[in-house]
Amino acid sequence: MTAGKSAITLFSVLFAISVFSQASVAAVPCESLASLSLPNTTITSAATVAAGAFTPPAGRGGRGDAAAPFRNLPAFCRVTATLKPTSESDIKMEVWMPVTGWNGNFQGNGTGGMGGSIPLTDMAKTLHGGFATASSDTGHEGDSRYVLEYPEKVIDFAYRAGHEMTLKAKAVIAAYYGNGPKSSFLDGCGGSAQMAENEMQRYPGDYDGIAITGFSQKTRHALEQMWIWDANQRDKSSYLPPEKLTVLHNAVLQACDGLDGVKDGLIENPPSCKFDPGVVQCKAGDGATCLTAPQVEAVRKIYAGPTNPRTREQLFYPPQPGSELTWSQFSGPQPFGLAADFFKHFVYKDPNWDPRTRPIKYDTDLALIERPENLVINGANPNISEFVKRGGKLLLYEGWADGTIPPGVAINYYKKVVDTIGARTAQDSVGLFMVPGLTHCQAATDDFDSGWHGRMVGELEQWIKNKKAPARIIASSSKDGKVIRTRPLCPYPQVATYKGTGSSDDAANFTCKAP
Ligand SMILES: [Ca+2]
Repeated sequence: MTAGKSAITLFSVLFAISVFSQASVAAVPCESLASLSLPNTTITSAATVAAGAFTPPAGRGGRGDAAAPFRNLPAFCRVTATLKPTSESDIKMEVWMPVTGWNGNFQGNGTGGMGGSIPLTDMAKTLHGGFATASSDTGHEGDSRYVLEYPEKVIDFAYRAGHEMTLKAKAVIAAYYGNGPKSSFLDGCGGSAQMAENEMQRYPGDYDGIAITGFSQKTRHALEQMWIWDANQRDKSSYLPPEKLTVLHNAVLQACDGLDGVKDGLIENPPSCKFDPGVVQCKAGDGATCLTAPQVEAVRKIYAGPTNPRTREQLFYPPQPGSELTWSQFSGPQPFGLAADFFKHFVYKDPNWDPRTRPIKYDTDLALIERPENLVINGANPNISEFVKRGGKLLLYEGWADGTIPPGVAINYYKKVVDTIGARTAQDSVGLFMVPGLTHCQAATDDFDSGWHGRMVGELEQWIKNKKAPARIIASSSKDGKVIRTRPLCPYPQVATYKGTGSSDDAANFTCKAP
């Protein structure tokens, strides 16, 4: 190397460092992370993405509102990697770290549905909150056909990818900023809840605060989704088209909305409403404002939840009154994608399985559905003692109107956790807040979803900082950017109860009370 060239190189480095130290909180240039050495890990790229310059890969950015999180992203350091904790494993992951304005914390993201792609939209939302964030494709791309050949990939999907991704993300963050995150958070819904559940149960040191909605128990909630399909499709006369679900939903509101003292389209405590679908049955034949006798029968089946025809044992929690509008996605003619994927690959090992030619048997098929190697995808262990002993906080927030994963599973899990770790410990570490009108991950009947994901991590941050569980959480509805309603969410089993005077759109006029 000549003296001249080395001088230029030195000048370039000094210039780079001076620009870099003014604009960044990072300890090293983002690009240098390409040579970071981590166990079982290949860093495939490390590059700074300029503010507003990120474009998601084709077909991954969503349209309209779904593309919104990618607009105006701040500058970030983007690291991509492939993890191979076993010889079968092929886990793709990304870490996104704000170049400036890092809040000092890490927020991981699980992967929705049956996994199979990195949730870039969720990562973008999390980055907007100032977090360093990461996620994975759970170890496979696309649907679950890998199950037929690769048992280790099932473990990756069940829980290992989430854990490995978390460990590697923390190491990348520490290398980039010169120190690891102060606190680490997860906020998972549905498929992404599967990661959150397994993290706190199996790897209690990975996260400090975990929020979960749409508590996942896939072997059974896929069964419930197929039960709704069966109730609609086994006999064509039973089919409930969307307009009939609207007729039904309106009748439910008529019967249940006012029971909480306020007629506002929200049912604060659906189990308290004993709704009889017979009230909407046509006097004779069919009509636009009523349901036929076979349709009413289908509704009764759905409200009963999947049931073993031989023993009459209830196999899963039923959807609650108020969730009717969400049923259309499970009603057919095609079965719901997640449930079909699960039954094809995990249960029947037949990618061509069709429920019309091989109907589910709700008694003898249980042994196939719940093979031990399938049960690992349920994060069902209520013993989270290690997680809470380390100071971990669990915030469950469940939509009463969720028909995709009915809220009973979370309520039951919460009760089991309290029984297992003790009521006193649970009081400081575990909270369940039921949300009226909230469907799966987001609201369809109300916009009580605005900013949920950021909101709940904020509640966890306060909980850890103040060492005090939230006594209530204020939910809000907005229209045209303006808050039009606030309402407290109450610690289960308490219910938000109107005091009887003042605006029912103001949280101040409600108290949390036992139902
Ligand atoms: Ca109401």
